[in-house]
Amino acid sequence: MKLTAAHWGTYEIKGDQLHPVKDDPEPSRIGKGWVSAARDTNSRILRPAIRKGWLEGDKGTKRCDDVYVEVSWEQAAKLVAGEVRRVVTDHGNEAIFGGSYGWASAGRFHHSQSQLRRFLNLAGGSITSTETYSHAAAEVLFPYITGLTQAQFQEQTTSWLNLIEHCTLLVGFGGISGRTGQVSSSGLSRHETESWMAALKGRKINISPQQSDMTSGEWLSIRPGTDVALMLALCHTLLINEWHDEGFLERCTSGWPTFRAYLLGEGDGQAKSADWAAPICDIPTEQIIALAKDMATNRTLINVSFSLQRSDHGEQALWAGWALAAMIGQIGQPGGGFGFGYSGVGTIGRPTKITRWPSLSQGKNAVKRTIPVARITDMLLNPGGEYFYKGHPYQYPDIKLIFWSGGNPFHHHQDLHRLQKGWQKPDTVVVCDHSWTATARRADIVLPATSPLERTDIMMQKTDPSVIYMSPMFEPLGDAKDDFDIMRLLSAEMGYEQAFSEGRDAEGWLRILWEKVQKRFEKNDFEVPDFESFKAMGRFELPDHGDEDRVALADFVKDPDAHPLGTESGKLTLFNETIAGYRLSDCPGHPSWIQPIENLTNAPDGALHLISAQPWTRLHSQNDRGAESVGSKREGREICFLHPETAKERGIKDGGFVRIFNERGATLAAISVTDGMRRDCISLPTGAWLDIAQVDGEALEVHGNPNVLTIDKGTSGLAQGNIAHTTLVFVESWDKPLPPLSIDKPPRFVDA
Ligand SMILES: Nc1nc2c(c(=O)[nH]1)N[C@H]1C(S)=C(S)[C@@H](COP(=O)(O)OP(=O)(O)OC[C@H]3O[C@@H](n4cnc5c(=O)[nH]c(N)nc54)[C@H](O)[C@@H]3O)O[C@H]1N2
Ligand SMILES: Nc1nc2c(c(=O)[nH]1)N[C@H]1C(S)=C(S)[C@@H](COP(=O)(O)OP(=O)(O)OC[C@H]3O[C@@H](n4cnc5c(=O)[nH]c(N)nc54)[C@H](O)[C@@H]3O)O[C@H]1N2
Ligand SMILES: [Mo]
Repeated sequence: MKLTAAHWGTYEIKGDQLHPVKDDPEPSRIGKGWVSAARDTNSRILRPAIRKGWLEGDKGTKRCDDVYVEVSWEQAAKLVAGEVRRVVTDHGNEAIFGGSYGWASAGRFHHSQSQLRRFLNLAGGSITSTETYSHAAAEVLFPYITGLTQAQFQEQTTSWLNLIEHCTLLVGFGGISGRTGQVSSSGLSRHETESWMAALKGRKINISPQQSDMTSGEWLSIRPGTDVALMLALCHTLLINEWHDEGFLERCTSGWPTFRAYLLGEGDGQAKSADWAAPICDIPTEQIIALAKDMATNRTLINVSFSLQRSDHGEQALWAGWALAAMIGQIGQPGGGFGFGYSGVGTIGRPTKITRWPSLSQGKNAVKRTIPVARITDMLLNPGGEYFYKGHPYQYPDIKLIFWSGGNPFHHHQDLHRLQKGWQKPDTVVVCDHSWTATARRADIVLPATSPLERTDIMMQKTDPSVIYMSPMFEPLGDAKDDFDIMRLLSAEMGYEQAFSEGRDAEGWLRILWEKVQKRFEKNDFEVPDFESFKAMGRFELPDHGDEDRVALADFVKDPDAHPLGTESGKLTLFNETIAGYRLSDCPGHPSWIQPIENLTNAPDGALHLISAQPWTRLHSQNDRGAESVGSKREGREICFLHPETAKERGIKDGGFVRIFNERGATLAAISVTDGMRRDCISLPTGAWLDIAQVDGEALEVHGNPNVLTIDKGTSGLAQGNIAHTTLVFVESWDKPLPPLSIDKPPRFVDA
């Protein structure tokens, strides 16, 4: 059978159509836009292209609004290799930024970042980045609280089967929704979020500014950015009513006395009571008290969504969630305790065994220096500047060459006008992608990659028992090359082709990967097919991998002395001495309420909180030019959501258009009203390709991209994660004609 796979699902190839595999119970919407996006010759990069201004010596000021010259692969490879060599010789490898954050595509071999790093590492290395845009605050904080990395915790997250059996109250801070459950990094063969949620017999509570964040269940509409206040008030209420589990706190946590003193207001004179929290989070006192009681009297699971920690002081939301679950005392018990990001991606809590699949070696990076992933603009604008990370001071490198492959910073970063300023600083920007994204349109050298639908690869994901042989569906468009072949060509130009390819072509590498899979399971009592058979079958399913009844931290809770955690105390830390020792004003030693940089509790009149959540129809900015995404827009603009009363107060008509703005930028979007939104919020999904036009003297984003509005600041001197969900905006009706889009056409090409 001919199959292929993406981060959003697994598909059977039938002629020029894709059909979700038959055993996928909830195929994603995203897949419907894949083929049309991949075949769109207006948005695909067809040939290597060089920015005209760069060829003429412009160092970067026109790097956002220029024309391109198409060249041969040989010319492009010579230019890239020449720049890599020049920068290494003149400035050293620390002047190359190869962080290249992004989701790229699902196949493990043509994984853009792995191929790029393998290439750059052979050149002596590059500056890379740590953590992710998804959950940097959690990645840094998890080891301090639990002694586990976030990934290790996710692997032992209480499984859905166990929740379905035992949980009687599922509390989703930030919701739990099939929208985000559509995807999983490296792919997935089945979508089950909505079935799992439906099978859950207990109560479900969606604590979120948007009702749609849970398909069924009760909605507790919270003011965004204030979950920590609510969590602390729930903790306080549990404490003063003695509904908390003192025994659990003594046995399994450290720092409880300090945290208790904070809840009672012993240091700052402010008890974190329900009365205190009610006006902050806009939830009545009685409702907070009732919820605390329900939590204490049910088998309760507290889930914190990823979104909560992509906000100012995002570390606190995660830590306060842990503290709340600890006070309830059901961590380590079936159906109770703590979860992080159930259905944030479709594979969290999946009742499958974890499999360590092989991957391509990236080699060794001789450059040890890194930056926290979301500090890219700070780095570009401020070479040599100091920042704090994990409590310690570091300095930004001075970047002369950026090489990005498989990511779209002009989608994913915050305050994109600011990024644009930083982006003009390096001598050269190289971008490798299959599509003319806003980032590709801001590169000097543009290298066209094939779409995954045009090549052979293998999908393997650690929580998925299916391995998929990805067959090509189409010939490559234009002169596009596979990621591996691009980096191999560049390696040849650099004089290290043999070291890069080890004498193998892509097929040779896929065979090697498959041999490693066979070796991994040679001691098991089932047979793994040989490469040729796997290729013919298209899919190999690991037997008996599907019904794990896991409970997170069960061993530790059963016997904390025999199974201590790798924290400073061997227990869950409610007060952490190491973090306290950093003396960071923006990340104290225990979960704390700290006023965010922007928040509705002290906002100017008319301000709304912007929610820029993940889109229904795309994976971030991928497939934005595909039928499903384009079809969901109105007159080509992304649709944002407002409460009907909020729209009426501002003279905004349902079905019309609005200008959303703040001091950082402005964007145009279509409007849809719904009473599933909080009245003081506006929701504009991420991922519309950035499209800036000069309109009435303003650099106006005309497509509906929220990242011209968001704030470019780190969560704290601990994690430096992005704070995309902390943003205030204003909105007004747009009654003038809509300015034309330019992102729906290719850039302008000229002769050299
Ligand atoms: N305001 C706001 N901003 C956010 C978020 C938010 O919630 N709000 N969420 C953040 C999060 S969690 C994330 S993870 C980031 C995501 O940010 P990104 O991961 O950068 O977003 P993608 O659109 O997935 O970008 C992947 C790029 O890889 C390209 N690509 C795909 N396949 C291939 C391939 O095979 N080869 C090559 N060379 N390129 C390929 C695609 O065309 C696309 O341009 O966004 C972050 N930004
Ligand atoms: N369809 C689709 N699914 C995706 C992705 C995609 O691009 N498309 N991206 C994937 C990636 S990379 C990631 S990291 C995950 C992200 O997973 P999440 O971070 O969970 O996803 P979001 O959509 O950003 O946020 C979920 C909801 O949180 C709510 N929210 C925002 N701020 C607050 C707050 O302060 N308090 C509370 N209580 N709620 C708040 C919003 O209403 C929002 O709808 O999604 C993954 N899933
Ligand atoms: Mo993410």
